[in-house]
Amino acid sequence: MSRGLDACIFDLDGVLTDTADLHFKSWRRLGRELGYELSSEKNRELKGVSRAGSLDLILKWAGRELDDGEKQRLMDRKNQWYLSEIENLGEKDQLPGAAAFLDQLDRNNIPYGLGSGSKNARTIVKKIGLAHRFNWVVDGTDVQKGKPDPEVFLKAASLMDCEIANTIVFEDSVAGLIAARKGGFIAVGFGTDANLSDHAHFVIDSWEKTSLDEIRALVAEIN
Ligand code: B16
Ligand code: MG
Repeated sequence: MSRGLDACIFDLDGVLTDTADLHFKSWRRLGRELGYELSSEKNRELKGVSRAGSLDLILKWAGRELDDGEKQRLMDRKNQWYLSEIENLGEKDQLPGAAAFLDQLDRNNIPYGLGSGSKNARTIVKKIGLAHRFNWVVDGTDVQKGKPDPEVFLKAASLMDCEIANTIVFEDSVAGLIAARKGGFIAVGFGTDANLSDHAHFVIDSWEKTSLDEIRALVAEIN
């Protein structure tokens, strides 16, 4: 079966803007309060993982066990720090070429939506000046299960009423690519992380260097 390109779903953090360092700063600060130093290597494993999933991993690495009330308190603290980190995000923080790629989709009448694991996605997409571009948004507040579960993308596809096999999910995280594959989507890695290609149908590393025609050609080559 050859695939076509009917629709796109964009992850947010790492695909349309880069907030990974801001998450890292906030998690590292929380880790330090627990007597644990979060390294940048370990932080990579948190990419795309939900807030609760990230805290569980940090607690495991720190060798700590906490009850649900305490965990909620820590997640709230981390999020307060993170919210102050994203306070000054603006249009300047769109990844270069992202808006121009959306323009190409618009010109070709290809619908697109947002599928983010972040509970802050609606705030962030507004701050970076792209909220008006997205008619369909599903984020961490809309789902029960975080990536690598495909729920976020399946929910977006159902809102968009698109053909899943012909819908691209653009993702910068391994967890997100696994979710996209599980859901039956075309999984396109975004970024330079060498691990992406193990899970993606293909990988691109910049919006500026990528045209819609190239994407269509790569989609047509998928077996
Ligand atoms: P929040 P995405 C994800 O966003 C981030 O990649 C991940 O690092 C973060 O832990 C997760 O959102 C939850 O974020 O604490 O804001 O709810 O990449 O799925 O857009
Ligand atoms: Mg991401």
